[in-house]
Formats: sequence, C-alpha cells, structure tokens
Amino acid sequence: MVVPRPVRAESSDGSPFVLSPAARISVAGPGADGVARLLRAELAADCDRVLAIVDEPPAYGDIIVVIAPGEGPHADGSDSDEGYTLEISAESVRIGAATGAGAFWGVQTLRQLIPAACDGNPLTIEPVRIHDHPRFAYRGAMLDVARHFFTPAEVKRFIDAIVLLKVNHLHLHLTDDQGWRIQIESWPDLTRVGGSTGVDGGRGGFYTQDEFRDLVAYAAERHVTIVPEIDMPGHTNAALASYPGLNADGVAPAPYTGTEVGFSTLQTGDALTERFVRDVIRELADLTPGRLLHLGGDECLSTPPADFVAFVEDAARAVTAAGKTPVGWHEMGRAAGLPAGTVGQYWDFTTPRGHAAEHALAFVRGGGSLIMSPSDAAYLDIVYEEGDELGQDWTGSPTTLRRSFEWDPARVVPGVGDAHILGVEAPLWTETVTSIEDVEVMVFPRLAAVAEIGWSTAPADTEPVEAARDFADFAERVAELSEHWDAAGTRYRRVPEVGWPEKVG
Ligand code: TNX
Repeated sequence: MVVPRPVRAESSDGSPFVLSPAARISVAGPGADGVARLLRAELAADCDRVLAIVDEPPAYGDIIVVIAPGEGPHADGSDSDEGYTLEISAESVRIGAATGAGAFWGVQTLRQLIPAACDGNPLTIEPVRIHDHPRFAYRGAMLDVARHFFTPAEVKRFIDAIVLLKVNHLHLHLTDDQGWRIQIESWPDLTRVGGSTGVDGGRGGFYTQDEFRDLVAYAAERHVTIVPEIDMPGHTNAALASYPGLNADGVAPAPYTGTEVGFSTLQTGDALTERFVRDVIRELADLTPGRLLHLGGDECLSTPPADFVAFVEDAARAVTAAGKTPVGWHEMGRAAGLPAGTVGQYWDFTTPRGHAAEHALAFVRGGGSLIMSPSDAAYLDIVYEEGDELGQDWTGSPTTLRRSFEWDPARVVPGVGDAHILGVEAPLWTETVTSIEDVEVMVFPRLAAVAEIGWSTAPADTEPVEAARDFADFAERVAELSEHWDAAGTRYRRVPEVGWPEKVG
C-alpha cells in the first residue's frame, strides 16, 4: 500500500471517498495552511485538480487538515513530532497532526493512496484509518554535489522526489578534492578556482549564498532540513588549489579531476588554516537554520594521526562556537576530545571491520548519537548488478534492492540500539554520476528501502535480520509506488526483484 509502511493501517468497510468537483481543503490550526498549499500543488501536478483552501469547518466531501495538540497518532496526547493520523471515508479525507511536519507526512501518504492515473474523474480512494509516526527522527539522503555539480533546480527536483518517502534530511556534500560548491564571501577563490571543475573535467559550478539560502528555504517548506558538509582535513584539494597559503610548501596544487581519495590534507596548527576553518564554519553556520553541520573527517590517509585528532577537535569546537552541533564520519571517533553531543555518521559495513565499531561507539560515549549509513547496504552509488556501467563496486558485492532493505541500524554496531541512533541516511556519491537522471536511477528504488528502515517500526528481534524483514511485501508496495514515480517523471531502476506494473503513458 504505502512506502514507508505505516505503523498501523486498518482498512474500513464502507464506501470509498470520491473527490467531487465541489471538494475543498478545509484547514485548521497553525501551519495547516502551508501544508494545504503543498497538497493543493501536488494534487494539481499529480491529478490536474485545483482545490480551494478554506479556513472554515469542513463540508461533506472535503479534504481536512487539522493541526492541534492531540491530533497526532497517540491517543494519550504524547504526540511524536512527525506523527499523523489519516482517515479516509465516504464523508471526508481527514489528516490530523500535532505539527506541520506530521501533517505534511500525512499528505505524502495520501498522495500514495490516490490512484496514480488520477487525472480523469471520478477520483476515488478506498476507506482506511492510519496511525503513523517515525521510528527515527533523522531519515536522510545525501547528494555529493562536489564530484559532479547539480544546479539548484536539480536539487529542488531531488527534494520533491525524496519527500514522497518521508525523508526529512538532505545532506549536501558541498566540498571535496574535485570541487568547492558553496560561496564563502571571505574566501572568494574557493568557488572561483575550486568551483570551476569536477570529475573528468565535468561542468563546474557552485551555489551563491543567496541560492543556498533559497534551497534551504525550499527544503524547509517541505519539512526537509539541509545538512551542509565541508569535508576536512582530507578531501580538500579544491581548497588547496584555490589558496597557495593553505599548503605547507606555499604552492597550490592543480585542480583535481580524478577519483582517487586520501591524498590531500589541510595543515594542523597553521594560523592561516585555522582562520580559514573558522571563517568557513561561521559563514556556513549563518546560512544554516538546522542544528547540524557536517565536518567530514573521512579517509584522511595523508594526515598524520596526531594532526588529524587535533584538527577535528579544533574544527568541531569551532562548530559548537558557531552554535551548531558537529557531525563527522565515524573516523572522527578517533578523537577523544570532541565536544559533547557530536554526532557520528557510520559508513563501514553492516558487519563492522577494523576499528569502525569502536570509533562509532566513541560518539555514543561522548553523549552523541549515530547516523547509520553502512556502505554495503545504504550507499546508493554502489552498482545494482555486477557489470553495471554506472556506479562503483568497491564494497565487494552489488547493492541489490533486497540488500538495501535487509539490514537494521540497531544490529550493526554491537551495543548500539535505537536509543543511540539518530537515524539512517543513504548517500549518493557522484564520481560516476553526471546527470540528475542518473542520480534518480541510482537513488530509486533503493532510497525507498532505507526510508522504510528509518520510518517504519523495528522488525522482530529474530535472527537473521534478513528473515525479520518481509521483502516480498516491500517489493509489492514499491511496485505500486512506481506508478507515482512514472506519473511524476522520476526515473528509477526497474530491478528484477520487483514485479513492475506496465508503464502508463
Ligand atoms: C568513500 S565513505 C567516501 C567517498 C567516496 C565513496 C565512494 C566516505 C565517507 N567517503 O569519498 O565518494 O566512498 O563510494
């Protein structure tokens, strides 16, 4: 029926809801109007129906959006922030929530329940009562705009596609060896030089601060928080190429358009570098209403270990001083002196190798939590099938849709359960991905799996985890979802594990 699977859905007897020509959207409560406007836009785009929004009590046949305490899924009023109720009957469609975010996710469920081919009358929806709320507060997707640049319009299109899955964070990997994509007013050459190219000499590009603010606002209207990442001290060739003074020998390297990792590093203990780090973090924090600011810290293979620790501790303190909570890839857990509450992003395998588990646990011990992105299940740049042209295969086996679904974040790092997990994220690295069409083909349908893992109730505690997840049921719901992707023009890979319906149109 719906992806992610709702916590509780009871189909009810009785006649379906029929959207009549007179139907309106009746709103009540703070934020209901904003949600209703997005619903109206979605109905117009999906179904070619434009409904009036009225701040009046509902009439028979209306769609109702009510935001008020106690309107969420919990009868006792302990409404989780993003929960909602959705009741569909002959009389009305009624979305209730305690927050605008909850109501917006209710709208996304409604969109999936409306027949995809809905631009002919009459539009009918089967009666159902849904109580739904997320398992984790953080359900993320990541887009690497550094290896290949994607324009603000393309990122907005991406946001439109991820909200259907109730993904509520978009992590933007804004800088890497191959490109610097965010304007920093106090260091203009970062974008002038560092933003000028990409992998294989691909189109360069960057977001001006105004463009970035506009993206953040567009996301926020859709209850998506942007998490910006400046990757350091490694993955910094684009910055080093822009400012000779950041290099130990005072010589700027050439811009880099290859795909190796681990060769670049900022210096620790250098006065100019320290100023650079503070300026960048301050300007980025000023552009970011969200709580989280990502510092990277991965694959610093050419940073001496002691320098790495001192660097990330200092940079993380700068993030705290700028009023944000630092996030780092799990390698940052090597540093014992991170600010309390620093969030770690785990990217090792579903069965941890080397010191990955230990580094991840360090964040929990420091009072922080973890975002789980195991690369052998949640990395969307890994090939679907052996021999695929698009994607990488360094994890050793392809990431099929089934692989991206049959894992659980609470069963990766021993000792780390739901209470320590902020949520899940599926990153798309773009070394091989050059167009927004290819982005979508890598992301969908696998993001649906990670989104369901992040939203839906934890599976039974049975072993192995593969047996605890019902892939066949998931695949059926993905097949239905594909009709909505087709209608919206969202590309996706028609993987062999799903019984895809015929494409319409
Ligand atoms: C590892 S995982 C990286 C990225 C690459 C990616 C390719 C991580 C934090 N860093 O630099 O793009 O693998 O899959």
